[in-house]
Amino acid sequence: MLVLLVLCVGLVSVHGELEVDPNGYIVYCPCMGRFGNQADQFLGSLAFAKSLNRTLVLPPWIEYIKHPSSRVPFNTYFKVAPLRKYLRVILMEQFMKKLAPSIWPKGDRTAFCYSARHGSSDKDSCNAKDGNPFGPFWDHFGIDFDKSELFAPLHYDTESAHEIQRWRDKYTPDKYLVLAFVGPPASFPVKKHHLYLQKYLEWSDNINQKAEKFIEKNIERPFVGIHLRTGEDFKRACEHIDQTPTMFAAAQCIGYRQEFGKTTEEMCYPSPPTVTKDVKEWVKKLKAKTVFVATDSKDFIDTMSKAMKKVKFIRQPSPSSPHVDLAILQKSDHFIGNCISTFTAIVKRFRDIEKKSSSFWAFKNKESKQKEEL
Ligand SMILES: Nc1nc2c(ncn2[C@@H]2O[C@H](COP(=O)(O)OP(=O)(O)OP(=O)(O)O)[C@@H](O)[C@H]2O)c(=O)[nH]1
Ligand SMILES: *[C@@H]1O[C@H](CO)[C@@H](O)[C@H](O)[C@H]1NC(C)=O
Repeated sequence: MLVLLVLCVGLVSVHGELEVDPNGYIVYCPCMGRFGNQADQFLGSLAFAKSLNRTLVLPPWIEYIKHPSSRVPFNTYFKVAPLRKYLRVILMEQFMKKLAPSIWPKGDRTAFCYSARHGSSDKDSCNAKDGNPFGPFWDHFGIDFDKSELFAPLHYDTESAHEIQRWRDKYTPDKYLVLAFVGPPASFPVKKHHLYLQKYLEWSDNINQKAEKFIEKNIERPFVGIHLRTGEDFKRACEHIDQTPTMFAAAQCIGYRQEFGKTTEEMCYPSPPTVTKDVKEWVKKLKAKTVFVATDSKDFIDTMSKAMKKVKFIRQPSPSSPHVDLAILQKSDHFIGNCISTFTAIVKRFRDIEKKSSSFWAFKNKESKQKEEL
C-alpha cells in the first residue's frame, strides 16, 4: 500500500514546474517526406494522441537543406498554445530535457513500429535509427533504443473505438508511459475527418510578421496567390499519375471517393499556357492588381506578364522561405494550387477553415461545373 502510494505521488510530482501526465506520452519521428508530408501526418498524429488521451510530444520539423538532414523546433513555425485547446502537448526539446531523464530514462527506451524494419541482423527489431532521417533525428536528442515493440496488427484508425480500445488495453500507461514511434502514428494522406484539426495550427509570430511585411511592401490587393510545383522531382512523380490517380494530396480536389473528377498529368504538372489561362481567369474575376507566385523552381512570370500586362507578378527573393510562402498564399484573395501537392494542401486546409476560395490547375470540380451549366 505504501509502495503504491509513493508510486502515485511520484507520478504526478512536479519536475521543475512540469507535471507528469499519468496517461503518458506519444513521441514520434516525422520521418516521411518534407514539410507538406510532415504537416499532413501531424494532423493524424495529433488525432491519434487525442484518442489515446496521451500528451503529444511535438517533434521538430525535419529539413533537408543541409546534408543529410537537420531539425527545426516545432514552435519556430507554429504556436504551441492554440494546440492546447485540443490536447495536452509539450515541445520535444522540453520533454527530453525536463521529463525524459526521470520518466523515460536511458536504458529503458522502447521503439514502436508496425513490423520489423531492415537495418540489422536482428530480425525482430524496429531498427529505429537506421537510415536518414531516422538516425540523425534520435541522435539529436541523444536517444538510443533498448527494445523494440512490433505492434502489428494494431493500426492508427482513430475512427474505430474498438481499435483504440485495443491500443489502450495492450499499452497501458503504467507499463508503457512513453510510446515512441519510429514514424508518424498516422495514415498518409490525411483522413478527411482530420482536416479540421488544421484550425489548431497558427503560424508563429515570426512567420506571420514576415508574411504581412512582404504583403504590405510588395502587394496591392486584391491579389491572387498561386503555387507552382515545378521541380524535376515532381515532374517525374507526375508521370505516374495515370496509374495512381489518388496520389499524394489529390483527394483535396477530386474528393476522397473521387466524386469530383479525375486527376490528369496537366493538373499535376501544368504547362505555362494552362497556368496563364487559369491565372487570367481569376485575375479578371477579382480585378486583381497583383499575383503572388510561390514556387520550388520555375515561376513562369515572363509568360504570364506578357499575357497580363497591367498585373504585377511577384515572388519572394530566393532563397524563399517555404513557410512565409505558405502564409502569404493563405492571406491571398484567391488561391490557385497544385491538387497533387501536399504543400498546396496546407494552404487549402487553412483557407477552407477560413472560408476563403481556392482552386486547382486544370481542374473544374464536377459539382461546380454542373452549377455553372444550369
Ligand atoms: N519556398 C518554397 N518551397 C517550395 C514550394 N513548393 C515546394 N517547395 C519545397 O518543396 C517541398 C515539397 O515537398 P512536400 O512539402 O513534401 O510537398 P509535395 O509538393 O507534396 O511534394 P513531395 O512530397 O516531394 O511529393 C516543400 O516542403 C518545400 O521545401 C514553394 O512554393 N515555395
Ligand atoms: C485524460 O487524461 C487527463 C490527464 O491525464 C485526465 O484528467 C482525464 O480525465 C482523461 N480523460 C479521459 C476521458 O480519460
